[in-house]
Amino acid sequence: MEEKKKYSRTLVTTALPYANGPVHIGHLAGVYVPADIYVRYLRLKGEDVLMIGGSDEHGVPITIKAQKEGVTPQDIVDRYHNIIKESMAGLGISFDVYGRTTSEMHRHTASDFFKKLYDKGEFIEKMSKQFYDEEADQWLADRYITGTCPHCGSEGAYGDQCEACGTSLNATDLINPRSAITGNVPVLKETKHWYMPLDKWEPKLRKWILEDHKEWKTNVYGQCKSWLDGGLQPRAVTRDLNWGIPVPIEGAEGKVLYVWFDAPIGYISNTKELRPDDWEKYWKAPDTRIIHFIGKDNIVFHCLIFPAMLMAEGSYQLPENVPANEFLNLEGDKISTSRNWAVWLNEYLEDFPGKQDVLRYVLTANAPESKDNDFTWKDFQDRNNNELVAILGNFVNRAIVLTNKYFDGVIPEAHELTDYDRATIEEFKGVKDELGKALDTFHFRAALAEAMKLARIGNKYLADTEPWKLAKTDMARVETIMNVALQITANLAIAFEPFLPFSAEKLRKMINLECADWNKLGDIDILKAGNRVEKPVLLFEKIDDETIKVQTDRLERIKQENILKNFKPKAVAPTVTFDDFQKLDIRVGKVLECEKVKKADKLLKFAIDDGTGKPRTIVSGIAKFYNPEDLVGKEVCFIANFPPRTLKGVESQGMILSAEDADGRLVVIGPQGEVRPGVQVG
Ligand code: B3M
Ligand code: ZN
Repeated sequence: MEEKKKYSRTLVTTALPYANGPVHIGHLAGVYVPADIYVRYLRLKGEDVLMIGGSDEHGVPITIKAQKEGVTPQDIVDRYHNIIKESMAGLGISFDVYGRTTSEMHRHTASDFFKKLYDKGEFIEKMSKQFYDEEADQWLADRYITGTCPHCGSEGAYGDQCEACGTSLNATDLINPRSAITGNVPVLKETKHWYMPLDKWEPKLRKWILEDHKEWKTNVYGQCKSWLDGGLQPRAVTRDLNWGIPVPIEGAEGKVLYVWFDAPIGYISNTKELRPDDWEKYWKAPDTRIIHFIGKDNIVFHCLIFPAMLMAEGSYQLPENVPANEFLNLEGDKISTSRNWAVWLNEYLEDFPGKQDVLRYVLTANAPESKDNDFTWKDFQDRNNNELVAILGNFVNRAIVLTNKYFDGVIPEAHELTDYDRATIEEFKGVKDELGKALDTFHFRAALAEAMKLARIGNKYLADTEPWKLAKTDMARVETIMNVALQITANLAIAFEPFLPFSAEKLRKMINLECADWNKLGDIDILKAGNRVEKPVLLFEKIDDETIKVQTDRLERIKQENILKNFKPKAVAPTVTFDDFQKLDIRVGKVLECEKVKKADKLLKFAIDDGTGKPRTIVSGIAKFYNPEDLVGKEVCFIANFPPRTLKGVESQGMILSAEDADGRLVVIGPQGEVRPGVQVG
């Protein structure tokens, strides 16, 4: 077997969130919670590890937000940097440094990095045509140009992407491009930019990833492979923009570094900020292991572009792994900052004080590690009530309560172990290896499940040995049982520290365990007989339906607001003549009977009085929107002269008219006053 490379230290970086809004559960599940678990785990093992974070404060998302609010970009980043920093700390994300890319240190570091590459001749200079707004006297970044999508015809597509159909675009592809600043037609002007020739680095990147890092997560490896197989092109690393780090060369006035050039260098600047004297060894020593935690939309930047920049610079180590996650959805829909479709961390911390670990638990148990996943409030409640309260909390509480009850809080001695005790101990000893293996390979869900297994073992042990029944007859046996149960409790305090640091700390205090040490995990003599445990403190409490409803109601409100905000009447259909219209025989009918069609959840079957004396059967696809009983007796309009159609075995003689509301709801159309069944509409 190939010997595993030995590392002396680990540098963990976490994607720098744009400081144009607070962070939400998608960011947390994708990046910060797994990174924090990993770092806490390494710290518990006594390893040398740094966790580097910070805000990404440049780029167009920031300037757009500023413009919308009529404030400066600096105002925006000051506001959100602080919100993000505070809320991350609130959730226990244990950054060693949380910096910002508007810092002096970063400006210098990024600027010098660019200059070094420039001096080494690592860039290509190219002229290209870009949109310019003459009235605003400003170059237009892709996001500042809107127009009609050439693929789907939607209005309001951006210069880099059509949000309606998801296609990536070039600004020059847009039909009828407009400046988002003045609404004017922009002009194309020549401008000079500097490009990273990624094609030059392609062979090296190919070998480094596809041959030397086959162990990377399949989603990451696969995305890299598909980029590499498609062939890499030179990428512009400068922009015509007035917000960012000025391009540090002559003749580049008014130009700044592309945000994706400066942002990853932020990892380096923030390390320097933290460790001014020995930062270099964390980036340049071959026995340092660098791990980038990111979301899947950042893979190309961290696996191809930033490494190419580092290779071009020449003195840095490349990352050892980039365990990118997929996306977390919210109640079945994509999380979106612009649509406010998110659970915001700062709001969560206000709404659920003291429940940081519940969110950490749910986001880990349900992490989008290999595919997109869904966060629902119901699942949040269930996992809290059925797992944290019922399994982990319950076991710990029992162990502490019984120790107080029978031994006045003094940890009893273990006497002779039974075979059952030994089997239990064997079982939980195995947890350490499994847990470690899962954490080492970034399988955090599996790791959490292992830690939970320990709590399940504890619960089962107490349920099977029933010390409360033995208390009257065999106190020596009760002493042994409670000693084992308390050792399991101590193991839990260690095993859960990376995942649920707040609860682990409470637990440690309860059992007077000064510090958690990973090496002790699996031991059965962590707590010494004769020492004391404290009075029980509840680690978790049930979350009731009311609390959850507040959250789901909020989301429902947002959904409705979005629908109304986005509703636009469809374009009017081509003109028809009155004769055309008259070909349709629309009539009024009265609903005599209405029932669901069997095995068809969308269909209702109507018996309609159409004035002929013989009921007419019509099948209509509105079952989701009505109770059949509610429609009986109502007057509806229907088309009488469609050819009959058989739907799920029922012959339908016509079509009931309905209007489709903005949210897709169908509403049946009928006369506003009473009319005789059978009369025509026209
Ligand atoms: N700010 C993009 C993002 O938040 C970007 C990450 C930078 S990591 C160097 O998705
Ligand atoms: Zn489109």
